Amino acid sequence: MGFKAVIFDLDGVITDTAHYHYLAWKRLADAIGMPFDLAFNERLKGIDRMGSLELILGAAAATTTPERKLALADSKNTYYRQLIADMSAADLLPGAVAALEAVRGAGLGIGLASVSKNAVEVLARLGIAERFDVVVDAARIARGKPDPEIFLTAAHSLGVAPADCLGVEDAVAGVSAIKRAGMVALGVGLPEVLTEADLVISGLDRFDLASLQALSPQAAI
Ligand code: B16
Ligand code: MG
Repeated sequence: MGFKAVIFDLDGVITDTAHYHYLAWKRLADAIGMPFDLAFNERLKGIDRMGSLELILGAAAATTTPERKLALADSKNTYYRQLIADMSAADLLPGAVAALEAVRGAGLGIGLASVSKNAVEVLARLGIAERFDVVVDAARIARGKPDPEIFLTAAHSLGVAPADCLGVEDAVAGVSAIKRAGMVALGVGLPEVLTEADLVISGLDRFDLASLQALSPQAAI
């Protein structure tokens, strides 16, 4: 017995759109004179668009009108969409397709949990949409990561108990969402950043399903 499903984050796990999000926010922050760097960007990973803008605005958020915030968020999305316009299967991160094939080959369910409103388009550009049994994006949830809603919705749609799911995330907020959902969390990135994860690998090219199954609570029974 082991996991019955694996639920993947998109940005930063399957493809490096995390970098495109950074470039788009950087362009916006420079335009409005707000400080922004890669370290700050780490806090935005997995956080939805408006939540990210609030963090960038900081104290200025309280004096910025909702209309202005919407316009700023739209500008960032315009920059972002320019960056993803030319994406293709060449933008899949190393090991991504092999990991999806390993999970499929083992007969496990495959879910996607992305708070991005552009997730469906990115999946289509990468040519991997049909590899997922369930896709949960911003359109299907009320609360973004670190709330567990997105991972719980994916598990429910897959018909699998949360405890039988492995969640895969590159963001601190995403790992937190997985743990709050009662799942095992596989971090993708740095162990010193993803401290809440049960195990951290550097990328999906290190995704070894057979050894990961040992992390399942079922494996200990
Ligand atoms: P959009 P994920 C998240 O996607 C990104 O990590 C985060 O940086 C971004 O702000 C968020 O999507 C919203 O994206 O502006 O396209 O709606 O990591 O949950 O796949
Ligand atoms: Mg991510």
